[in-house]
Amino acid sequence: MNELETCDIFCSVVDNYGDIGVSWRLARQLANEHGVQVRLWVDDLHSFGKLCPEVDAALDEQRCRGVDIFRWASNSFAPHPQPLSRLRARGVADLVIEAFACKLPESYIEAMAAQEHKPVWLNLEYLSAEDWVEGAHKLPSPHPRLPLTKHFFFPGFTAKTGGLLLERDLLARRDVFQADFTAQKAYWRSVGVPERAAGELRVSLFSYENANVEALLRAWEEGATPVLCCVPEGRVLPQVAACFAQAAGKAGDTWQRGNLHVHVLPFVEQERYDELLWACDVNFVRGEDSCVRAQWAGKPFIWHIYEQHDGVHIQKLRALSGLYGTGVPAATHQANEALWLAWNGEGDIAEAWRAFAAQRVELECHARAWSAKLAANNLALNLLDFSREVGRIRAFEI
Ligand code: TRH
Repeated sequence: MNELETCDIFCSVVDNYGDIGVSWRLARQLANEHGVQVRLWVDDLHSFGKLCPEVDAALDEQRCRGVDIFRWASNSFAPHPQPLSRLRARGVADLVIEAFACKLPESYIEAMAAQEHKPVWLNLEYLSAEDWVEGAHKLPSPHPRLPLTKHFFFPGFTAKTGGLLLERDLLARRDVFQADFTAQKAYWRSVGVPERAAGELRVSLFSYENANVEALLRAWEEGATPVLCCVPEGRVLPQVAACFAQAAGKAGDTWQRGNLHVHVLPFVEQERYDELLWACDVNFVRGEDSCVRAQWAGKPFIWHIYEQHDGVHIQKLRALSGLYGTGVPAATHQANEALWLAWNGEGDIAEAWRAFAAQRVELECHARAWSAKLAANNLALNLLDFSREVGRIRAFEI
């Protein structure tokens, strides 16, 4: 099989927006940039609707931005009956992607095994900068019972990994936006945030609940540089609101203390979030997808990593920090890593912020070069190349 005309992506939303965020981004790219007919199977259309408001959570089946979207009841490990019958009628896809090791319906696996030309089956894994990823990328995993082999596909930051999701025109659009002050002014107007004041630092804050919020806001309030902080509605907002003695916050709220202004922004559809990252000087991001988008923004960023109970997340944080800091002057790298660690509970946030701010020019320069370097390794292209390779080998085996 050389041609990959159809693709099924299965996504189970564990929590937050990362699983569906990545799956939706990949689905659109395969459909709109590579002409693949994509069906996206999702078990939580409400979370999905936050990233793409056109998605109607009441529908079992719909088409949006070139992708067919199906509701999938993954918690019972069985697909919704109606889409399943349609799926049978339309057959399994040439390329089957299970996002983040979600469990495919048994009936679907049986249907894959029954095909004369077996589909290419990939497990798209979570992103990590750790060394072991290079060794695990593309490894096969034969099915214990059926004549099927699944392959692991790991996103990553080095040439021996699957790379990162990057839309074809993203960096060009970013560059146009960042060079166009009128477009930036229009953007700020559209989200109800005033124009930049001279000497001000503009920061976006997308994060989980974080024990350091108050100390960070205080450092900004008392700092010499005026800071305007944009907080999209979400998990950290109640804590930010509490710092201003507010019970809660909502889009449109603004608070001020000392040298700090806070503006609460709506949680916007996925494409529009990029503009916020492009327009700010420094971005606080979290999880997986927003962290990657901050890297494409070419601006200094601070990563709040998704916490794992055994503490391995700190190892993952250090792994990305190490890669990111390669070739960077030692003081710049140290300041960056210290702030990442402090924001994740390991260090003094106010002190780390000051050291980071002192390195901002170097960090900005590096962030730009880093995004250019990463752009050479495009996940959607790599995934299609690998799938074609697997398909070709299979064709020989028949
Ligand atoms: O939502 P997250 O915390 O998702 C996490 C991680 O992916 C983590 O690895 C995973 O294990 C866990 O979920 C279950 O963070 P992430 O990955 O950054 O996803 C957020 C998505 O929300 C991303 O696609 C960007 C998008 N977004 C918008 O579309 N609009 C917005 O206004 C904002 C702030 C974000």
